[in-house]
Amino acid sequence: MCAAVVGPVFLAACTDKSEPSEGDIAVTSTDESCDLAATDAQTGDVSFNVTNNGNKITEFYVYGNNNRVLGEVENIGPGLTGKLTVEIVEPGTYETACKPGMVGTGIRKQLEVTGETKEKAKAPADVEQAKASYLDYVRGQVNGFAAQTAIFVEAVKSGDLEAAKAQFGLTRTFFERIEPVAESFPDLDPAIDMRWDDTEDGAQPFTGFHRLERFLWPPQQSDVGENPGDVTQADFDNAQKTDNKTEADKAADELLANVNELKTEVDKPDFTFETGSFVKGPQALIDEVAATKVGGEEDRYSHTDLWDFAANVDGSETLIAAMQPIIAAKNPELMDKITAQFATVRQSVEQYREGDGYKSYDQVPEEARKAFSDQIDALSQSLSLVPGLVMGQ
Ligand SMILES: [Cu+2]
Repeated sequence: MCAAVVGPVFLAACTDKSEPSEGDIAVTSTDESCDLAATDAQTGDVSFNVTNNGNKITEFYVYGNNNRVLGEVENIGPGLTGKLTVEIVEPGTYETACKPGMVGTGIRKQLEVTGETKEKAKAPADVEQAKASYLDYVRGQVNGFAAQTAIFVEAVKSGDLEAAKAQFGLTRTFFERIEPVAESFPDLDPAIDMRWDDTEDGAQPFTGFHRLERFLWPPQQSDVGENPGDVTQADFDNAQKTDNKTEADKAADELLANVNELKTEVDKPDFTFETGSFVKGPQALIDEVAATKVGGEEDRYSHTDLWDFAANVDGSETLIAAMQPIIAAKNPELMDKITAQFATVRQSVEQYREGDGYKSYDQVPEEARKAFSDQIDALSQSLSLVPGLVMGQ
């Protein structure tokens, strides 16, 4: 889980690293608090300048109806600031949240937006068209995801654990390709894809894929450690106590119900996502790999991480493919560079192919992980130029 790039039709979200300006709402996040310098705003572009005065990495979110994420700025390290601009065209009460440690529902604060209902800013027609073709892809992936999850869940429940293990990496790829879209559902996303780290040491129920992953690949005492890809002692103890057939069946049923709900939402004719988020999607997906997965923390019990990486890269490339005519027309050199950098990243992942899948990530040595992460960073740099270019700013 990590990056949300999507919002309802009446809002546009965009983050940038630009300087704070007058009219920004100053947000101060610490490990225990979230202070907004103003709790009211006017319809139109609302900008937040978020300062992290805590010791943990923080995030800042703005939510609309039904707790949908309208915009977020992520990975703000201690002492650093991040900026978020959200286009709010409808007056009303909105929720915001700081998420120190990037876990849980965050520290919530309300924001009153007043003023006239405004016309949403229009994206260029070619961008809207590219977005429509990408939406078809998203729906296709979500449909495949629901079908594949049903197979995985059936294997778990029938007790065919070898079959379930064989399906695990593949099933997740459908989700990982469209992760930013999935993450715009702040209840379904954690229910489906939370890690032990999100349970606050077991205070919250551990559900979804990674719960079943832990059941299928039971951690050993020798897996316990402090590195991101290790298993914590609390996680290990909780597994010993609560991972059994009854609990796994329950988690499997819940997972399938949640995935089907995601499918229902995305299939709705009026489902959409923000253009500002669409153009930032390629970088968001690539940054998923570098920031939150390269240590092996995503699939720490099964070490199927390479499936997820490949899927995140797929998803990013698909977004770029949708925007390619626009990028190539405006900056052919950048398009060539992005194409070459994707090829490099792809090659790194492909060398770990094995049979129909990938080698276990614990067989990827530290130096190779570092080299891969550098390639991802270089690609991310190029992708960061895409939103401004495509939107013609
Ligand atoms: Cu994830």
